[in-house]
Amino acid sequence: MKKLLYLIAAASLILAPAVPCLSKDKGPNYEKRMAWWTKARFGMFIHWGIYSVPAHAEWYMNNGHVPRSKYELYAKEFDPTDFNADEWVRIAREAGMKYLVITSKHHDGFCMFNTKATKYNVVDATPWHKDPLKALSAACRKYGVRFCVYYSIMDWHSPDQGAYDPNPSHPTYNPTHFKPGKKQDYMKYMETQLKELITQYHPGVIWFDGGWMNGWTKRDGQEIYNYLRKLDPRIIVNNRAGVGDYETPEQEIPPNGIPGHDWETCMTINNDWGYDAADHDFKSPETLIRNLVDIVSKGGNYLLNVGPTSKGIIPKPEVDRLKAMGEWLRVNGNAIYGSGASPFAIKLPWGRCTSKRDKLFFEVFRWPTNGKLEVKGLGTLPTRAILLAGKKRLRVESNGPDMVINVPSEPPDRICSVIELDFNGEPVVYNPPQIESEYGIFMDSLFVTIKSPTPGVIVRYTTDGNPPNAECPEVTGQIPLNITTDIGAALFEGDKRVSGTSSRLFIKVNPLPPSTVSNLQSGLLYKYFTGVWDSIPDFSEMAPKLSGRISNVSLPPGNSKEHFGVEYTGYIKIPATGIYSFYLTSDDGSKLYVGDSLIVDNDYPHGATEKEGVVALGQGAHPVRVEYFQATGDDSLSLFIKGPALNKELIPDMWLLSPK
Ligand code: FHN
Repeated sequence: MKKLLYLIAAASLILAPAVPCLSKDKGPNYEKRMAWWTKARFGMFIHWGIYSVPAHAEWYMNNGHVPRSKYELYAKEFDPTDFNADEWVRIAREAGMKYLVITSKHHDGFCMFNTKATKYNVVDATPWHKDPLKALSAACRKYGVRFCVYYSIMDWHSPDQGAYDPNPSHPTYNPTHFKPGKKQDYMKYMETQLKELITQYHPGVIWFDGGWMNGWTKRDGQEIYNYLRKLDPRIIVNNRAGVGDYETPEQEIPPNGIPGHDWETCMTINNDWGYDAADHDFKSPETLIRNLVDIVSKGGNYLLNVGPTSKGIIPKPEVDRLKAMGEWLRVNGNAIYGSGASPFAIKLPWGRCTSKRDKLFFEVFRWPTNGKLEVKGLGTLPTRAILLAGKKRLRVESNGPDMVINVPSEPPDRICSVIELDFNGEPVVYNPPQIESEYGIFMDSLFVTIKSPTPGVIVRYTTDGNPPNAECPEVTGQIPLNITTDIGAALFEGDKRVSGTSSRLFIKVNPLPPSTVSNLQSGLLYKYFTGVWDSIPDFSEMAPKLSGRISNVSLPPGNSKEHFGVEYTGYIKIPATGIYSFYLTSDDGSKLYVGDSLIVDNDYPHGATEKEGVVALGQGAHPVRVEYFQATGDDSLSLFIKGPALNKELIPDMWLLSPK
């Protein structure tokens, strides 16, 4: 249940007004201010608080529905006599971590630092009476690790914030809200504590969290951001107060990074942030090292978490993994620290690439069995190629559009072996052209645009999807299609193909014929079911609890919050023949059928997520069916449409009909 609630928590984070992609503070000092952080690439996250006493991780006060008065007693048991700040920082440094972010105050509101703003803090409220942030900030200065702090806006203990469900014997706190007239009091409390954190410990980063609580706005985030800028012009602030310097995806690696933004992925080593005595599901060193490489190859930082015990010990399985990462970084760190994203737009089949101005680093996960590492699209022969492990020089030869690096039969490192390529200046990388068209289907004819990411080179193409050769036609403008065609395109320098091949299939279709049905009235028919599912069931075999007519694809009135399903049937009246995009958004799962075709499959439990489907439809009424199920947590359902002379909008009620 804890996990589920945690997921809800995370889901509520997903569902909370998502923190928008930042409009990067492009102030003149931005690059300078971020320089140490973007160079660092790898940091330690530490979730440590009185929640380590019950040892059910940091959400225990909420997930265990622990009344404040009972939870406060854990402070009296918090006496981490084995805590050694120097040892923690040495573990971070030997792991190759260049900065450390520790929870100064998590959602539970307990302050792990010396603060005058409340007695609910580690110095005043525990038998230990010590300030761990003072010791850690000093140790960080001593060992050359940048000290940073996490601070939760949501505060389950604050007298200014009310619980989601204040049931005194079984409270649920998340998400809190500001009590009437108390927001400014809390903002003052926050500013007092942020000033203490900055003046007492001089952190490099303020890592906000918990901004999804009700009543917190982007304007509040901007106010706090401006306040911090005044306190310390060099301070870096993450995006979770609503305004900040970098993005913070969590427990995932964005497939293409976050272009145009600095970003940092934070992850646990097991499944929990705070210490959970029952969580032994630790990631392998291979996963952790490859995560670091993957993240840096996409231009991000890796903030990897440890959850110390109530006695002040970082669990050994976490220390062991960090040691393994440090050993790898001592050999290969030059490929990580100060490196940036791969210049290759295509996924490298054998691993990743990181880059510095006149260097490329190939991080090889899958070592070639034939001793030849092929690289497509590298347009400059390196002046030198070496294995970072052992510094062995490697021979590189050009093979048509590809480069081939001759490598030893065995990799120096089974997890990830790194090859450094040096160039005179920045190397040329030829990425395959982009084949652009709004849809992959068309009815009569279609004009396709092919764009080269590299200026001044020729693009040639085929219509059977194969790699083009020098005899193939050159792209001189849009390409007209009137039959199903599989376009293949690549870049050429003279007669030589210098890039990989992009391919895209365009299918000529006939619009689905409308139904001959008549005698329809507005609205869809719906059937409401109850049950516990983890995906959309077969409603045709069930007896509905309720049924009726509804004006649009939305949750029927009176639905329970959890464990229910709805089936909507009727017709969609298409005003003009054409190609239509349908956008189905739901929490949890949903599917859209037009006629007998499944157009959108957005099934399984998830937060509010949109999926798109495309179909050609003839003018007239088409049978439509939407299936939906809700497991637990938040729920939502909506259907948008885009078509000829129609921008994306909520499907108009008047388009939805059903038999009288
Ligand atoms: O709710 C917190 C969670 O406890 C943890 O602190 C993570 C770390 O980024 N942040 C929130 C969940 O997204």
